[in-house]
Amino acid sequence: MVNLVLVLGDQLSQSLSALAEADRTTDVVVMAEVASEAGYVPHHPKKIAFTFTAMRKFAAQLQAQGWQVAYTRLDDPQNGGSIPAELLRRAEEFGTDRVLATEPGEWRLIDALRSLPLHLTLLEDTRFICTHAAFETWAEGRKALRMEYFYREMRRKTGLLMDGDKPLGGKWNFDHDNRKPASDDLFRKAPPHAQGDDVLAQVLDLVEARFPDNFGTLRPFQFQTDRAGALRALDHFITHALPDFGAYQDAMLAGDPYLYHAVIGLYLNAGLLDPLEVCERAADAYAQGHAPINSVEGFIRQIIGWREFIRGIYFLEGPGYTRRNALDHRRALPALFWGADTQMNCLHHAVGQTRELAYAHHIQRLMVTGNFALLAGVDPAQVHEWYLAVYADAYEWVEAPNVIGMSQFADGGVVGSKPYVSSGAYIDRMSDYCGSCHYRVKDKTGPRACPFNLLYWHFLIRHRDRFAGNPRMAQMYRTFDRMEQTRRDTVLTEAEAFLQKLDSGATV
Ligand code: FAD
Ligand code: DLZ
Ligand code: SF4
Repeated sequence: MVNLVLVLGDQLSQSLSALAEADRTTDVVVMAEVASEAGYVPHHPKKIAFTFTAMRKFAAQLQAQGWQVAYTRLDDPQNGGSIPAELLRRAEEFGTDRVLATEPGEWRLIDALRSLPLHLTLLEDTRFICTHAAFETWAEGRKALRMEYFYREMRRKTGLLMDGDKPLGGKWNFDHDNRKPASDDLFRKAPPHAQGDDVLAQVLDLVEARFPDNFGTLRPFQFQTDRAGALRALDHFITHALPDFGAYQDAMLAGDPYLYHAVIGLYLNAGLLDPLEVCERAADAYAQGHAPINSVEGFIRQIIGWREFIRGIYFLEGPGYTRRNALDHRRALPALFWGADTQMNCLHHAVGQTRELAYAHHIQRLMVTGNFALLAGVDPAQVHEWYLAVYADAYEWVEAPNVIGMSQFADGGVVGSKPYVSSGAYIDRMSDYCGSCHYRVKDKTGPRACPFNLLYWHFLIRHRDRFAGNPRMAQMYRTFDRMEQTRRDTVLTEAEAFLQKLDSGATV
């Protein structure tokens, strides 16, 4: 009997396990642009346009290779509206009840596929380096799961940057040499812009018509939408940015959204690039003397370390993970996350850039938007939905552990041993935002005090019972306790007033 071979919008890889298992002479590939996937959060229009364009181009490639592809466009009158509905419709059309699928990256969709009255074969997603079983074995019996130890296992497993069983350069981690602020007078070449074509033009019109109210600017559209373009983006990064990636990976500049970042997360997650090929390119650049070890090691760690670790956590923790709220944070997501005016220059830039590009780099996500939401006590489920919607690389398996875990500490410490919180001083050190801000980063209290300075102490004090015993946070509490009583009272009162203003919807 014929198999329906499901290929989802983030499974656009020739090496996909479902395609490897299928028979191209008899089986039918099913791909569908559906309202339910495009609407389970209000995705950024650029993310939807990227997904649909890349899907259409991948389907055309499969057809050219001899596959029969049953492709449903969003505006097809027969469109069933969801992946399960489309599978049922195609099952009837092709007279089969057999579905071959690679495991989706979200529990929501895994559960929906499992509930279908069809004979489903769900295959492991082999595009990752660590299998579920290997991660479970690694995690078993450990008191705490820490990325750094997992990463060493992945280095050994892949042989990347290894000299026998020793790490190349004598150390596993070169972050000590990194974390420099960037200067805005250096010339940096931006990643290559998409070249327009008919497929992209049609999809842009469709997205413009169907998602007019979604947060985010659709045009100009900058992303690549096929494997050849993704490889060009990778080449650009290796040639122009990798050598300085390490030193400046935590830097933020108002005038440069990309700095030395790769801007390949969306291509990796959609399947247009393979994590190992990307890491091998970086390792080659080191071997040829083109990029230093601190940059290459730092970059490879993000991919075989963080990316794999985060995915391991998502599947280990199970479907309830996105509902965790260990710190009992209840505040509604402030309107400034959806572009309402703010006088906080760092948030103005991080959110504005997100709206324009569907992209922000790691430190903007972690130490500006994420830090603010955590300090202000925003409901982590709302924070999670925002991140899932606004970034072109966001799928739940990777977004949720980064947001619920790393950024909001809502998992109570599964991903990180302490919350990522900082006052304005960190943002000032790593960026050029503060110089032209309405608020004064050096003011700890008073009408122009940087809100991060006020909220930082408010956060620490409202969670004192939980964090005072954490050895990595004890120093912060000692600093607070050494302040004069009146100063402590003022900080907390002003923080409360700021939060009230935030809740009232007034511009902060
Ligand atoms: P670079 O900085 O150039 O890094 C290279 C690659 O390393 C990335 O493309 C990515 O594949 C990988 N990587 C780096 N850090 C991580 C990480 N923490 N987790 C997983 N992969 C990592 N990444 C996503 O892919 N999707 C998300 O939805 C997402 N949400 C995030 C939310 C928050 C609050 C935070 C703090 C981080 C999030 N990240 C997410 C991780 C990281 O910020 C992005 O992968 C990165 O910014 C993508 O841009 P880039 O390709 O320029 O990355
Ligand atoms: C992100 C996305 C969007 C916007 N639309 C579709 C779609 O119409 N069809 C599809 O197959 N996939 C889409 N995707 C990607 C899926 O949401 C993704 O496969 C799941 O969330 C699992 O990671
Ligand atoms: Fe952000 Fe505070 Fe700096 Fe303004 S002063 S940019 S609010 S950190």
